[in-house]
Amino acid sequence: MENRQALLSSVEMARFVARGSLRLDAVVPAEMNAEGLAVLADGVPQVPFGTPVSTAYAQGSFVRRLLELPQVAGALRSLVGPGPTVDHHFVHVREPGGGDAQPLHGDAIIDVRPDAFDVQLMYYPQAVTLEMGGTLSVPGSHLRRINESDTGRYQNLRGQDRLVCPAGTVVFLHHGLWHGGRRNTSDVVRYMFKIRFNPTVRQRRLWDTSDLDDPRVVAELDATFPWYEPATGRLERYNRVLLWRALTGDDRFDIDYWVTRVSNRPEEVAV
Ligand SMILES: O=C(O)CCC(=O)C(=O)O
Ligand SMILES: [Fe+2]
Repeated sequence: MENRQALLSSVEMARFVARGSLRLDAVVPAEMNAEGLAVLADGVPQVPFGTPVSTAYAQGSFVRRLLELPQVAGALRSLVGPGPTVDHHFVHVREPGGGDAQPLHGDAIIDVRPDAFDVQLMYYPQAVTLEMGGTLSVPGSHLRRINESDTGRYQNLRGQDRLVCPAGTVVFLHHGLWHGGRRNTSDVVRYMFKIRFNPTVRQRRLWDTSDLDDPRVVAELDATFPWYEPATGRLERYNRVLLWRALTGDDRFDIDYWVTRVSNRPEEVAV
């Protein structure tokens, strides 16, 4: 599954740490999408939690070939490393002709790990129009602690993203990202296949780190999103710094000294 050419750069990785998602438009070729649509319509049998990818999806099967596409394999390897296991997968169907939107939610709000994460792959075999109930997500929401009350009461956050994409698009989400399936007001069924992956290795420097010192890395990590209030938006930068430290192994990395100040507990005793 490895393809070093398609590993993410540090700038792309930093963008993922800030946004909580990575979108690869039309990376799956048309003939595979036609096949994928039929595979999803038939349903994909469940696999037990913790099944290695190689066991979950037989060599040559549709899902295995999807995961072997160079850009998909490279992104997955950069984010969770070699040998991830399948947490669960599911075919998400949005029926045509109305229905309800899903409330905005995170898939596992008890999971507040600051230094590791799962990724969720979402594959769209069809072109998704605005009417078709593409997934709504809120950029930069994945590191906000929401484990004491869910986000379903939040509506129309500024800067939210209503997915509209060409056929064969794959999106990777950090497990914490706030999202939800939108109402499908078109007359076609919308399919999406989601796989959650658990890493089995430490998530450190798994991407192409040759551009680690590029100033755009810090610029990406310092990004702000329209729904942040000025003061609480610092929480996101703070949590991104913690994650970037874990991902790079650089315990002194910081932006504007946010983590440095908060972790300052001098041991020196005044004389
Ligand atoms: O169908 C969608 O677009 C999102 C589905 C989803 O995230 C969920 O059911 O948890
Ligand atoms: Fe979800």
